[in-house]
Amino acid sequence: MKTQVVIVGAGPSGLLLGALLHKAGIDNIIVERQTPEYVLGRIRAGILEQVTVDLLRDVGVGAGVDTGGTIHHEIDLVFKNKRYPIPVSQLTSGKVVTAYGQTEVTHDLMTQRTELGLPSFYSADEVDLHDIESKTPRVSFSKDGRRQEISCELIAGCDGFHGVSRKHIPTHLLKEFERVYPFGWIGVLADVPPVSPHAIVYANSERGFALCSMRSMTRSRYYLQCPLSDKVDEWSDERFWDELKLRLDPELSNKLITGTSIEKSIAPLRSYVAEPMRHGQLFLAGDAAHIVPPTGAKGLNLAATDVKYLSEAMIEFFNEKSNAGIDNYSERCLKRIWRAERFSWWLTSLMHRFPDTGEFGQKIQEAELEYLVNSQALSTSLAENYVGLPLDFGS
Ligand code: RFL
Ligand code: PHB
Repeated sequence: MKTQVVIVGAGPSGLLLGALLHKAGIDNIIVERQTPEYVLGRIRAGILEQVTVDLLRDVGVGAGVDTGGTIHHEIDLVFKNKRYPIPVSQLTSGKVVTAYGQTEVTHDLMTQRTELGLPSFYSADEVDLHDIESKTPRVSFSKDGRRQEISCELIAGCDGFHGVSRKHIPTHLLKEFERVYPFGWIGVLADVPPVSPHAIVYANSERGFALCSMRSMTRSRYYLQCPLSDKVDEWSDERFWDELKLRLDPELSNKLITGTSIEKSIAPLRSYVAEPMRHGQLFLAGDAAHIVPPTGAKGLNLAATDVKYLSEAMIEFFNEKSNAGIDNYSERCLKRIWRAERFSWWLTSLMHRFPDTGEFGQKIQEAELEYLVNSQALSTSLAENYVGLPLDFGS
């Protein structure tokens, strides 16, 4: 088989890149390790920046988010049992974020790809990359017991943090930056109305962090900070709801409607960046190149802007026979990535209880929260990072 671009991974970054390239007339094939059902079963992100929503509209799948998404003008911070609204929209001349699940984004892009008849190989085992330093790299994999190979001109590594692509950058050329946090998040999805349909709620309580989010007016997503050693089966629904109530302010706590969970999972929190994001004809995008702790809701949004930049660079490569875009890709992305890394680290540091911070660290955190909710300048900084940077940032 032969194509112009092989995309490794059919998560949101791989699917969106496939749609952007197809729109520009560039042939691409997606190779994904899992089944479509498995990919759609993963419950992850929920908050989209305007830039991400615009990209979905641009590739022709905006109908889902336009009808199913919920626009938010505000986030709320809770600490010392009191809730403080941060009017992010007002502080950023009207910018908003949209609650719309990553599962739905993936579903919309997957459906479009199937309808367009674009080639994708799911359940591909032992995916491997070859000759990435040459002008004719190849991707091989096993499917139904048969080894297959695709030759191409460029490869996009969109295969997430545990994917195979990043491992093909020689270790002496790859610099990794990492911070692992001493806690995780347990997340619950439930078909109950959101406790706060107008604002995403971030709570810093003595018992640890809590987050109230939503997927629709009848489906809610909640998270709690938990020890890394916790197992999902140690968290009955009852224990989860009781703990959430203890971490919210009294008004929200009384309003919370509980129900049976339809998904429950624990995720560790990590900050990670791999530099550079290109080696030869291989380009990394999304979680394959970087991870942010989910507190700033930036992971999926960064993945979307990476692939927007990558599609522009690839279009320039094929249509204008120019290397300028692909040569600049890594540097262009990394400027935006480090801004999001900083913000996600900062909000994580501000909102969680750190086991080893000591009384001094705790007092500093409280002072910063007091400062934040009383300062227009600091609230504006939070708001402009939360709604996201413009697409041309750092160009
Ligand atoms: P993905 O989604 O991990 O997709 C990678 C795909 O590659 C496949 N794959 C392979 N395919 C072929 N060969 C191999 N060897 C392969 N190895 C892996 C995988 O099966 C998979 O299908 O990466 P992508 O596309 O870069 O997307 C990134 C996002 O998924 C991620 O950044 C977000 O989910 C992060 N995130 C959030 N981001 C936001 O922007 N807003 C949020 O509100 C938000 N909340 C979250 C989050 C992540 C969370 N978790 C679970 C870490 C909340 C949570 C709890
Ligand atoms: C979510 O809805 O899953 C969500 C919302 C906000 C975050 C992280 C995750 O910061």
